[in-house]
Amino acid sequence: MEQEKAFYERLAGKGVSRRDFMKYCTFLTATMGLSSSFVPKVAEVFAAPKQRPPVIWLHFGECTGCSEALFRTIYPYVDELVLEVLSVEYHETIMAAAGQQAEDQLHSAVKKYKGKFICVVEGAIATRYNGGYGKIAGQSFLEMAKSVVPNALATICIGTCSSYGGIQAAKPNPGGYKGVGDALGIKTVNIPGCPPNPVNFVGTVLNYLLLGKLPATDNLGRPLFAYGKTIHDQCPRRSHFEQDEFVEEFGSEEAAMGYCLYKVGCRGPETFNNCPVVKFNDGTSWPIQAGHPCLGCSEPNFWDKMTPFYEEM
Ligand code: FSX
Ligand code: SF4
Ligand code: F3S
Repeated sequence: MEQEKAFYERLAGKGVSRRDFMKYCTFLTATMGLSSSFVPKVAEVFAAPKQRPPVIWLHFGECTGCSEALFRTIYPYVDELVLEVLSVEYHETIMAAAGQQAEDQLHSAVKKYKGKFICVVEGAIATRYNGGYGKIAGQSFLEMAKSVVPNALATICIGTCSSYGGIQAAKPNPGGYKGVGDALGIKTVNIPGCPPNPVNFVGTVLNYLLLGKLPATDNLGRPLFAYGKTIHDQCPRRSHFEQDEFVEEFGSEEAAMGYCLYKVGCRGPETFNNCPVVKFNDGTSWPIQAGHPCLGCSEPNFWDKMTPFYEEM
């Protein structure tokens, strides 16, 4: 009770009402595909966490957009919520330590929480030339991943890069960049998207905290609650597609009328993601709503497979 009271007071101090918070919990619960009876339980996971699993967050070849999307989210408190339920032991972007101190922190956290920590990976791993195309503190991403990931309880790949290689793995890919699962020959839970929607990451963690297991995934390691359907099957422009009403030029009358973007390169029919439903930035918009075709950013091999962008498939 006391813990919950203090939590709501902290939120209020940030200008977030209990109502706003419950709205977010309702959105999260629905996104996870759980019935509304779970909303109070979801709220409780944040307000009075029974456990705070240790997290070691690794950065390899990437742009850090995934962390940015999560920590600079429009909800002023989602970053807090994440830090409330997870005990982040190592994260290069948000930790105060640097240099040797940071290195020591990583090694001691792996030792201390062996078999108990969740490893979150952002970014792809260079596999050719002994991992020579990507190093931190003199150690290759590959060595680093090999020394940390097998000690984790579970590994969650956030973003297309760690999931499948992303832009680093685009041709000609001299460094032999790969996603974590491929590079290490292991199974990971993948939250692809460049960047992914933070709610899909938070939902995955919540699933674990609430139900004691990671969510069910497809054969590409993607949680089904988020990646079970194509963009095309959930797209509000779908009726235009069915009626052969297409945008052929940006800035045209058809574009203003919100016609289907297939002919200007939309990859929605072959992209599995929940963007049309969860949207970005507090539900403000998402690429197709803003008049831009889906580029297929969450699909494996998207850079090679989906280009040339803006051309019909
Ligand atoms: Fe990749 Fe994440 Fe794209 Fe960037 O770190 S999925 S390049 S948005 O940020 O890994
Ligand atoms: Fe499908 Fe894209 Fe057209 Fe939407 S805009 S209906 S996702 S092709
Ligand atoms: Fe990416 Fe397409 Fe969604 S480009 S953000 S999967 S609409």
